[in-house]
Amino acid sequence: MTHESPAARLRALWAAGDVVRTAGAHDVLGARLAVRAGVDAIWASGFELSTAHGVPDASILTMTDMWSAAQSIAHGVAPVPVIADCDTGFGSSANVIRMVQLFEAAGVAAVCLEDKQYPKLNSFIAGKQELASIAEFVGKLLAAKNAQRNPDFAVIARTEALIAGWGVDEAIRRGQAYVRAGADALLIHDKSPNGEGVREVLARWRPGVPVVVVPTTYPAFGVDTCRALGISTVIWANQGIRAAAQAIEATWERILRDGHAADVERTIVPMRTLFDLQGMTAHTAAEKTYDRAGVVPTRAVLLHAGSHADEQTLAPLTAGAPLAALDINGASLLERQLTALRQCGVTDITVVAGFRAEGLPESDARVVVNTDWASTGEMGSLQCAGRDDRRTLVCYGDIIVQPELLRRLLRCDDPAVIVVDRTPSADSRDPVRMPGERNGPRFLSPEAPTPVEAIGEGVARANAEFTGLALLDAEHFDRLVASANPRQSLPAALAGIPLVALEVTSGWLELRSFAHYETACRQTVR
Ligand code: SPV
Ligand code: MG
Repeated sequence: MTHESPAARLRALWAAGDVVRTAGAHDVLGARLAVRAGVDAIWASGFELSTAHGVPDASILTMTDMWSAAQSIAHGVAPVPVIADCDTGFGSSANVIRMVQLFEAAGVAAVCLEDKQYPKLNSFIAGKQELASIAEFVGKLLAAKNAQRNPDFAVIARTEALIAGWGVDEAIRRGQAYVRAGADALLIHDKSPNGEGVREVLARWRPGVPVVVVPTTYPAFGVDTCRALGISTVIWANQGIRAAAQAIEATWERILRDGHAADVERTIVPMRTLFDLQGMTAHTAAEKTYDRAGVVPTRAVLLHAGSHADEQTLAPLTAGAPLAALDINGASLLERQLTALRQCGVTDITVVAGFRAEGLPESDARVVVNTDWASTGEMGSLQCAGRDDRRTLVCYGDIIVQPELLRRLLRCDDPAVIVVDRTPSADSRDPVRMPGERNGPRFLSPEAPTPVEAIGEGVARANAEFTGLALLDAEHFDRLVASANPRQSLPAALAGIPLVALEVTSGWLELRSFAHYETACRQTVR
């Protein structure tokens, strides 16, 4: 990965000779929008930042306020160069030394110092526009140039001679002194209606360093004019915040007039755009790559389509409702399953309903209905759940699983892993054969998953039981679902892909008989 310093990039832009198009911003959002639009550099504007804080642009914000904003903007758009508006340097030349140390370390490409007296007043406010003496300002420039460490870091001297009404002669006199003192570029600020002051200065004197203009009162003075006059950098210092103010005001007026926000939807950016600007895509990708402690993004599919008609002893309890609605100590089976999954960080849950789908307890899980539930198997239901780019945790509808077991499973990063119980009971369904001997009453389950030898009906020398929990990455889930016959059971389909199994001896409970139900009621709390 190459690392281009923003300061080197600004120097290269100046050396390339075309006009550096620079946008004012006071935060990363505004700066990123400008960068996305294609600007070459960012002006961390004191006027914008003051406005955003609701205070006058009059040295009210502190150096730390301006530094903090400049730092986050510089980090947010690097390596796009940021020019930090540093007003008058926040005090004397001694303050300027500390200022340069801080702003250079913040990653900005350049600082801009103006030759007004501290406290300054925004250049467009009539009245007290008092200039510092040339000697005092030259002292600040010398202090700044001596304080910088990176030779590419630039100090821009800004003369307010035209703003303060001292005229072109004074602007030239000051410009010459500042260039002699080592300024890397010269900002000639002007508030005339057509930039006449800047034009006259440049007609009479070529500074020999890049020239910067801020055409706020002369907006037609654009890139072409700059090019024609040999101006290096144009700063549109505040158009961003003015556009935002207009749009925000119009949006609130419209919402209050309508009493709802439906119609402004067409005129505002979707949330997706802002997630993009936040860097959410990179965040999610990084989490996927590096986050070993948390849960890899996983969605769950709960299989609740079946009628469980073969589980006769439960019939009086379910009374024609789906098993999901079965009350266990005051919470439905479905509610208990959803709670356990959420406790483990799995919040995107799809419930596949079928038999008496209308009786499914209310929840905020996504529900899809397998209308062919009577003639299809678990694979038909998984096909209804649809594919997903994340891992899929498949869970039978008739089991309760303790969060500890779910967490153990979710920590596995194998592409296809199932949970098997190594203490199968006489009425076990879904037999599995794992390597090794048949188990005695004591068993230490290995921490890491073990390859499965065989799974599915008729497996010889079965020594384990499939619990109904399977965790598949997107590729294996797709393979499983694509190749399966909708009538197939999950274990039959799983037999077709290479599997590893997490071996357990407890932590889950099936609900296939009244005896199981009694156990569940004894072992769960409200
Ligand atoms: C700023 O944007 O803060 C500036 C430019 O310094 S101006 O508002 O024109 O002074
Ligand atoms: Mg300013």
